[in-house]
Amino acid sequence: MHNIRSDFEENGFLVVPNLVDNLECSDIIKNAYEFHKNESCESYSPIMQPHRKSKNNIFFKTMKKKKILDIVKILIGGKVMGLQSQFFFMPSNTPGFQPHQDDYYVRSEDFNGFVSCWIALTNVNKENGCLKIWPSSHNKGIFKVKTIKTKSELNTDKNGSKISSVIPKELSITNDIEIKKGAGIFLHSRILHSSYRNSTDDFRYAILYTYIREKLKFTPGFNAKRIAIDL
Ligand SMILES: O=C(O)CCC(=O)C(=O)O
Repeated sequence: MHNIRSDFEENGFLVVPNLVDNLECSDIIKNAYEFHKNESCESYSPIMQPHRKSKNNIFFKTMKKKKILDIVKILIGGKVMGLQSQFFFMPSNTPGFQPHQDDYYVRSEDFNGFVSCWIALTNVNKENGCLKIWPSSHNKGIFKVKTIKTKSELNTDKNGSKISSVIPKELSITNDIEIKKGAGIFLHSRILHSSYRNSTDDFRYAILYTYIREKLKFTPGFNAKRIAIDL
């Protein structure tokens, strides 16, 4: 366990199997469809902040799972606050997310004090839209961005897929993170990552949680409306 911080500091990400079990995966997906139905959503845009939609729901319970919080605590040091959750349906033929750094949006007061945890709720691979990571890109500042104008590249998250980081030439190595259902990837706030198009006939479900060290300032965001909460 004690090596995870040095691995994370070096690579900017950490893969951990079995963060949630099969039952929890199914429960999260089932509840996501219930929100989708109750709110008469027209598209399969990500559900923003589902942990706040009702008291102590499965999204919030998972956000504060001890197994996850113990790891986040090691990675960021100090008291862990919950910041954001986002559920992704990723239907068939949805383009992936553009390369980006989460801290581009959040601007944490200390970029080592903010991490994301992306959990696969179905097995993920290059075909159905796993994450792609540029290892060790997290120590190079926040990259310039460009706006994506090609409509076919925009996915169901209108905000997340519109802006793409300009990738520095020296970052030529990438890792495709193919993981099993229930596994998670802890992402340093500034690690450059994207996701592949879902070119299968099935949905690719995933949930993202972000965490920040207590008392750090951050950008709430016009759409995300982030609020740091006790867990
Ligand atoms: O779920 C995905 O396809 C990518 C999500 C992501 O990279 C993010 O929200 O930061």
